[in-house]
This record gives sequence, C-alpha cells and structure tokens, in this order.
Amino acid sequence: MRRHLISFLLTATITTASAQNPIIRDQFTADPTARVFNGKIYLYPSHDIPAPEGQRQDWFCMADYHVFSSEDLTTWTDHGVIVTQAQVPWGKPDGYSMWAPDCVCKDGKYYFFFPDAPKAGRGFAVGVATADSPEGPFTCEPEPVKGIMGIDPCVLLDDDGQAYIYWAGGAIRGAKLQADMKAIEGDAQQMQGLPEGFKEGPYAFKRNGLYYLTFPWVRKEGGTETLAYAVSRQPLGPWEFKGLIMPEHANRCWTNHHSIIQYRGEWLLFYHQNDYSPSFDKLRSAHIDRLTFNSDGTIQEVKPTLRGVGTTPAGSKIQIDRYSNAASGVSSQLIDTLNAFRGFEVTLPQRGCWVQYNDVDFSNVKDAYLVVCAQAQENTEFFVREKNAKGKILAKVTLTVKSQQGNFRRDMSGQWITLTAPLSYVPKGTTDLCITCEGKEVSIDWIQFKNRLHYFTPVAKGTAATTPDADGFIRRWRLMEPIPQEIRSNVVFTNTWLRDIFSTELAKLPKQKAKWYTFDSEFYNMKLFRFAEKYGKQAYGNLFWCETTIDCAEELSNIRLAAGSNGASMWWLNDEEVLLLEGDRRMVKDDGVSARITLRKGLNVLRCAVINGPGMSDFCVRFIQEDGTPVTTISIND
Ligand code: FUB
Repeated sequence: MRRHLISFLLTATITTASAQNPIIRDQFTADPTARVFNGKIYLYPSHDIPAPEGQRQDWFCMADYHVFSSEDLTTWTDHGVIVTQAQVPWGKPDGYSMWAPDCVCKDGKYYFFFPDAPKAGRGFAVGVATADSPEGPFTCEPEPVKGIMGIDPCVLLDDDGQAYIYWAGGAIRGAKLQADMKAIEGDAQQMQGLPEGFKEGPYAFKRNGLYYLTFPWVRKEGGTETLAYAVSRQPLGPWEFKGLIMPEHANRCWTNHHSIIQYRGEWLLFYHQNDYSPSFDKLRSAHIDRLTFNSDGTIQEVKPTLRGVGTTPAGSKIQIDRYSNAASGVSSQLIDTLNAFRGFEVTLPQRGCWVQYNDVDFSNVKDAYLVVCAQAQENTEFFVREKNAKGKILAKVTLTVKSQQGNFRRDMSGQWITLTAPLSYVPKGTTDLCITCEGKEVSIDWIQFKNRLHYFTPVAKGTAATTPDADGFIRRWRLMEPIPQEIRSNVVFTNTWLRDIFSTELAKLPKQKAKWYTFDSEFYNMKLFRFAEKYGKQAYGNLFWCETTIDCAEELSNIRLAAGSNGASMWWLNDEEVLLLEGDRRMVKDDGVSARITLRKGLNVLRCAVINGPGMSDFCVRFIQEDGTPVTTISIND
C-alpha cells in the first residue's frame, strides 16, 4: 500500500499570537475545530486564503491545514502546515477545497478527517490522515472514506470506544466508524428530528449521558447561519431539536461553524466571523466565547464578544480594542484596511466614554510604568482605572498634540507613537480594567504595564555562594560607590595616564570611607552606569572599584582572565596586576586576555578599576582554559 508522509517540518515556522477575538491574528482561520489532547487545546481550522488567479474569486478557497495549540487560551502556537492539497493521493492538487476538518485521538493515534475535491468526479469526499502526535507529521490514506460524499466531517468517540462520524451535504448524515477509523460500518443514515432549512457543519459531543448534535442552520428564507442544537439519548438520533446556541452574525457573515469543548472546568464555543475581511465573508477568523449549560442540559444562547476568553498578562500588549463592554458611541475599527492583520483600534469619542477590558493578570507586575499606543487630533487625556468607569485610577495619560502630522497616529517613519505614564496604583492578582476618556476624542491601539529593568539584585550578608553563569561570566560583585572624575574626553586613557590614576586611587582605597554594595547582575555584564545612576552622584565620568571573591576547590593553573570594559580598566588577582585594557573602548566579550595565571585553592580576590568619561560604563569578565572554554567550576562569595 502506497502511503504518503506529509512532513510538517517543511513548513513549520512556529509563531505565537497573543489573542482575544479573533484568536489567530496573522492568517485567516475558519471552521475552528478544537480538541483537548495531553492537557492542551489543539485547534484544527480551515485555512481561508484569497483565491489565486484562475480560481473562482467569490468563493471559498483553501489549499492546506495548519494546527495551532494553546494552554492558556491567550497565546497560540502555530505548528505549521499539516496537510496540503498537493499531498492528498486521491485529491485534486488544485481543488482549493480543503473545507472544515476534525481530529480525534483513539488508542494513542491521531485521526485527521478532512473534505477535499476528488480527482475524479464532482463534489466532495472525506479523507483520513494519521499521526502519532496531534501536531503531525500526518500520513494520508491512499483512498477517501467509502460511503461518504460530503463536507464537514466530525467524529464522536463514545465512552465504550465506538466512534461515530457525522457530515453534511444537503442534509446531516451519520454512521458508525469501523475499529480502524478508516471506513464506515453499515449504511450512512440521515439524522432525523432536525428542523427544516439549510444545515451543515455538524459537531457532536456527549455530556452527562446526553448526545448533542450541534450545527449551523439557516432558520429563515434569505437569512444567514445561526448555530443550533438538538439532543438525543442515542448517538445517531432520532434528535429532539432544542434551539439556538448563537443567532445570525450582526454583520451578515453568511457562514458560522463551530466546535464545543470543556477545558479546565469551562465550556468553550469556538466559532468564526469575518472581522479581518468585513467586505468579503469567505475570509474568516476563529473566535472563542464561554458557553453555559442550564441545569436541565439545555444551552444558553452565546453573545459573541470581542474580548473572548482567557486571562491577559498585564505585561503584554493589552488590545483594549477587543473590549468586554463599552459605553455607547465607542467603536472599534481596523487600523489599516489594506493590512487587516495590523489589528484594530478603539475610539472613545468624548469625555465620559469608557471601555472595559476584563481579566488582566497583574501578578507579575512589579515596579512598572504604563506604555500606551494611542492617537488624538487634539490635546486630550484618558485614565486607566480598575473595574469600572468610577474605579480607582491606575494612571492618567495626557496626549499633547505636537507631531508634524498634527496628530499622534504616526511618527516620521510611519510607526504609531507610544507614550508612557507613571502608575499611581497597581492592582493585585487578576482584575478588570476600564479606560475613561477625560477630554476630547482619543483612539487607542493597546496599553501595557512594563516592568522596569533592574539590572542587578542586592545580595544580603550571609547569602549562599553563587557560581559563574553557563558561559563562565562572573556576575556577583562588590561595588564601591563611584568616584566622580573630571574627564572631558576618553582620549586621555593612555597607558601612563591610567597607571598613574589607578595607582593613586589604589593607594587611597584602604582609607576610603565610601560605601560598598554587593549585587548579582541580571546580565553577563555589570552595568556600572546603571549602578551610578541609582547610587552615585552622576552616571557618566566615574572611576569604579569592583571586587569579588572566588573560592576554588582545587588550584586551577594555566588559565587566563578574559575581560571587556567600557571604557578603560585594570585587573588584579590576589593583588597582582594581570590585565590592563587601555584606550577608549566599548565593552566586548574577551576583549583583552591575561597571560597564564593560577587561581589558588581556597579564596582569591579579583579586583578591577573601570574608568570612563562621557559614556556608559560596564564590564564583563570570566576565566578561560587553555582551549578557550570557560571556567565554571568556581564559587563566588560576597
Ligand atoms: O469553510 C467552508 C465551508 O463554509 C464549511 O465547510 C462550512 O461549514 C462553512 O463554514
């Protein structure tokens, strides 16, 4: 039997999207089938594309399938293409008919069911591709499933291991699947008890012993699709029609297509809309909203939201244009109609307007400030508050018109302008935010709570010893508060000038009354100018004394000290000069390397002096072996 291996490695550029609705923000994703595998949500949508030349321009056009996954409903990873039309042995290589798929896992194997146009004949057949992982690679069966002519396959795995397949094509049909999942058992049956009117996209599931058959349904002449459902005590019906899950889309997107899963205790409805293509509804995007069951098993109608589900980290770009709730008059629109994936902005037209964005997680926000991407035509102000329009103020953002274009939309290079504002209050845990307009009209793309970089962490007395990082860089240092220097230009850093100043200052060192601080650097290089900014009198024009104590279990001979500094520096090991980096330098790893030296068994003191005039000061240092590999087996004490 000829089998076709579809290698996802060829196409998998893994990208992530931090998403509300639509959840995938760099391509079109219709007919979203979600499944939970190994504790993660996997999403198998159709992949709408604009029709290439020679294809019908006003119809659905799909050439392949991607799979996406998420654990938090907010960040989605695109695992790349899993099946393409050219790789389906029985499919038309240029059919562009890879409509709504499904994927299920039985006995550790993944079965991906998909419709496609067959090479011979008209209409659609349904194929299966199998894999050992939900991300593929998938291997296509050589023939389509016999007895199924139609679209939108969906598989239900019952508690006893029996699988059922449902599909559409004129009516909704169903059948048992054979144990190998590749053929149906017996004849297909038309599902009974469903309402009159066009139906497609069946999605079946079981909850509390009750079978649910859910489907897009056109309930009235000239209407568009709703999502509806029926229930039964049998997997293949007859069904009792119950009503709507979601009414027609307000913007008249003709199709809707969905799936329903339970994940971490919540029921979720995946469906689609055409937000990124408002004037052509064959380019659609997947959405998620919460779904609620009544105690009698009936389903409450779902109101589509822009916000969708999931918690948004406060440190990410919070797309408040995807709001949970807003005052009347507030609108959300595409930023760039020629590039819809650029996203949306929300406009608050006047004072008193507000927009609410729910479930923002502040647990990782520490010592932060606010960054906003916004624009206005006139001077204005908006506040970021907690919970609602009367809530506690986190930040006040003032926009003052000053750019050459007369607004804030773009700077000279065409980028949106970002502004920052201090925070007067930081909420705890997860909470809702509300933005209130306090002046004239303002449009906002996103807001973000950004933690300040700390560069280094103070080390308390008695803290356990540390080690160099994986590359051997020593990150724990005692720093003396900087000694300001009158240096107008770094051209003075000649050998004799440096020797003179370093020996003078070294002689004074034992009597210095200056304060010492011990830090672990967050980076491989110790950013001395940041230290000076925080603890010194000036950030530029300083001499810095830096020391560290190295504890060696054994003597290490024939090693070298490799250092880089901005600007000049001198290095002593156990009071012996080992290296001088002279001249006006940038900090470069291993810029200067000492002669062979020895780290003795026990404690060793490494000291350096770094001097710089009008520039940012930092240094990095490590010990290297004869062959250039870093020494990492030493301990660093405070
Ligand atoms: O995506 C193409 C077709 O549109 C699907 O198969 C239908 O369910 C409808 O969503």
